[in-house]
Amino acid sequence: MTITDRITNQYGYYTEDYREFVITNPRTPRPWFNYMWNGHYTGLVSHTGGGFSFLDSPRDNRINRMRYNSLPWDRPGRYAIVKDVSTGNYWSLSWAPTIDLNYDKYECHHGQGYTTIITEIYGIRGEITYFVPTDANAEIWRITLTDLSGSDRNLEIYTFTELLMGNALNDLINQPNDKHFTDIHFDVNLQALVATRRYWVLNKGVSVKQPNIDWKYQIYFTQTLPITGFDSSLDTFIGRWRSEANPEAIATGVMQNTEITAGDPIAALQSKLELPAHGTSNFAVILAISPKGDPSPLQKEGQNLANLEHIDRQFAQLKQKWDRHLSAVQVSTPDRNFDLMLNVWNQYQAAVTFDMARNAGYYHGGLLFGTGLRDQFQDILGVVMVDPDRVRRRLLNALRFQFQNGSTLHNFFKLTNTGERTNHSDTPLWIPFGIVEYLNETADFSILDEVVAYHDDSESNAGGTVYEHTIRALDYAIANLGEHGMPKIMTGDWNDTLDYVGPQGKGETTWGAFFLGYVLKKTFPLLELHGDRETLSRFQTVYEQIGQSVNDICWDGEWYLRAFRDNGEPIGISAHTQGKIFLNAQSWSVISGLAPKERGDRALASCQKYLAKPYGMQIVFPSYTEVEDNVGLISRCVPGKKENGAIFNHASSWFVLASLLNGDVDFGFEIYQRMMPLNSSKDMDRYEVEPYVYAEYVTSPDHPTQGQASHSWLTGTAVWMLRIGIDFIIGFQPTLTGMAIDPHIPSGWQEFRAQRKFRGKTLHLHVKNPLGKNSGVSSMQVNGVEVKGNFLDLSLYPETELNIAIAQLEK
Ligand code: IFM
Repeated sequence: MTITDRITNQYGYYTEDYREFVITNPRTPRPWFNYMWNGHYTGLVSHTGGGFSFLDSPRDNRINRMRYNSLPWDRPGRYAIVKDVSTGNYWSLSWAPTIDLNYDKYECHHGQGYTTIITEIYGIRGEITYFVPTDANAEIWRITLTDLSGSDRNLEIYTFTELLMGNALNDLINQPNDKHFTDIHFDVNLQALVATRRYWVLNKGVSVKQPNIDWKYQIYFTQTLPITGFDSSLDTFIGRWRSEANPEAIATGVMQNTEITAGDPIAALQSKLELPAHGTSNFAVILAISPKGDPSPLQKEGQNLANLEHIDRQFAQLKQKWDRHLSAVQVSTPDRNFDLMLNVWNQYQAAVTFDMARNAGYYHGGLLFGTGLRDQFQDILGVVMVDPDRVRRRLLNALRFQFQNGSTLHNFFKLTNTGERTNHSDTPLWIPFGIVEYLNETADFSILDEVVAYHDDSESNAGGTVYEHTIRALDYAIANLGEHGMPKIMTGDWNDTLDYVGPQGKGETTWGAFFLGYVLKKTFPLLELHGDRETLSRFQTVYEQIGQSVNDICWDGEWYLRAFRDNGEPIGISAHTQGKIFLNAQSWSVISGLAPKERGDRALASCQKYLAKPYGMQIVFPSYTEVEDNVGLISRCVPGKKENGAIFNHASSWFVLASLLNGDVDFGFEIYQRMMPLNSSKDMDRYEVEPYVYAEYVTSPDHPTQGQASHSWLTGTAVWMLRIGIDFIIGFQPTLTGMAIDPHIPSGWQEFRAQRKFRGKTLHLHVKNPLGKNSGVSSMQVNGVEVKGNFLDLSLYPETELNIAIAQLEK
């Protein structure tokens, strides 16, 4: 690939294999983050080395600090500073915090699970790679320094990170008291700073009443170069009226070797390094955590984290892990942006959302949300193709937060197993959604017999099977239908900001009705296979009734209204001056199969008329400009942002799906394209956030900052765009009994190829489209043999590699 072929923007480009996004100008509009994590140890790392880490819970078990509400928003971080002793010059290997210096070169390579920053300045090339090993609760900063000047160099290396250790919310609001419990010493045998805290807030909130327990972990901070000094007092290391950009210890070259029992903690180390002319030095910094009382991870035989060869093997393992992960799906189509998203970045983002939910991000500070049940059951969609065992465990874990009556907590925190019971009307329904998706992928029906306790079970009630959990979620929703025969909206539905539409328990949701219909329908094949005819026929009746109710009372003429308030007044109708048309009520009328064709057509055409914008679909139009107390937060939010009229990508993806299902494939694909980050970020200085992952929203023309995006990374958009791309555009649609092949492609695509792993086999698909159609497969060849229809019954094929050829699309 020549430079001009590169997929590029003003701040960087994708490597040829799309596996890295390389930032070449560090002055990005915002910090651009990446994740490094292994399911327990997680670090956010920005393109300047900023960010924080935690073990399991970003609220309860934070390792190092993040400074909220200050600029730049990625400080502090994990810094390695090199000092040239002969000149006194010092500089950071990650650009920040010494950003005022004139670097000759800067590059940040964000890859899957690692970030490498390359700099050149003062005749030294530095390369620092941050990553979390797959099998150790630690982070590694792997460093290579090379002399470019041709002279011998006398260097000092300073590495440091500000510690928190424990409850990050408490650290934020009670910091002056919280600093009386720190214990840090330098362990001479280990050659490491060892840090802990004699106190841990591990209760639901932070309160005046204090717990009486130790933080149960110890942190180890070391580096593979001989250590010549250390500090654990932040004040001492930084010095008075200085900052991380010019610590006194670095300016003077003198570490005070502080071992603190009170005060703000830092882990800072100093080493000396003689680098010969043109010479190279390799070393690493290790920040590890393990339970108090366990042997130090720095001493483990054969797995010594402080051993450079072991570290390099771990990095190779990480790369192999991602090679395997991404091999689940690979596509080759005429649209390079589409390919790079599906093959790498969309799969990667979906893996991040699977582990982070809406919890630990730059825009989700990790203090409030925990793991949302609704999000969790959607986020499995990205990973289930790759790691069904992990998804199985995740589903069984999340079911513990369902009550006996079928309702659920809205969210939960990993370490405390507590959460909020908010009564969002849709949350329980994502359980059947997730279970059926898991079964479609795996056909692992044994999960249905697993027994999981309900959240309100007593000792004597041993819980219910997964099958029962699934049915109870639906029965809870059915038991909570309102006067119009539609679900009561209660605290809100998928749209969290419709939170005051139905607080008295009367208001009803049209989107919720379509969603309930969709989920009911999704369970029909499962109920059939399970032989549960009684439930099947009951659910089929409810499905019909919902369809009848919604079509009787929710059709406004050109689209479906969005909800009824407690007092029976509708919202989302043409007679209103604000919030006239809501996207979700239209898309889901089609997705659920409950809109008659003519109404579905008109509803989607209205969306096209009022809601289609250059970057995707606006969630509601016109945005609310006046506060409406009996609608909720949506009308308090400024117009054009978030749920109040932004291009809300998650909802926008559902419009794409509805369009594909409705036969409007070219327009649906066009919206898909508009939403892809490289397209929506064309005006990068306006868009601001990472151009390699989806953001939750892009500001619509209803706000002066239109085109500005926010809440990147942690959004349900990731899994929906991924699965709409794989299942509906490419057309691999898994079912309980096999795989339907049903592409929906733009008429301009003359052919494409794709590959997907499925139940132990690899499916290779080659679709030709000589007639310039969008969809319609009436026959295909499987390993050279003609098959009628588009369904692949895997039991007919002993082979593990299946070549599926489609000669033409017909619709
Ligand atoms: O549905 C929610 C999601 O759970 C969190 N982000 C906002 C969405 C819409 O309100």
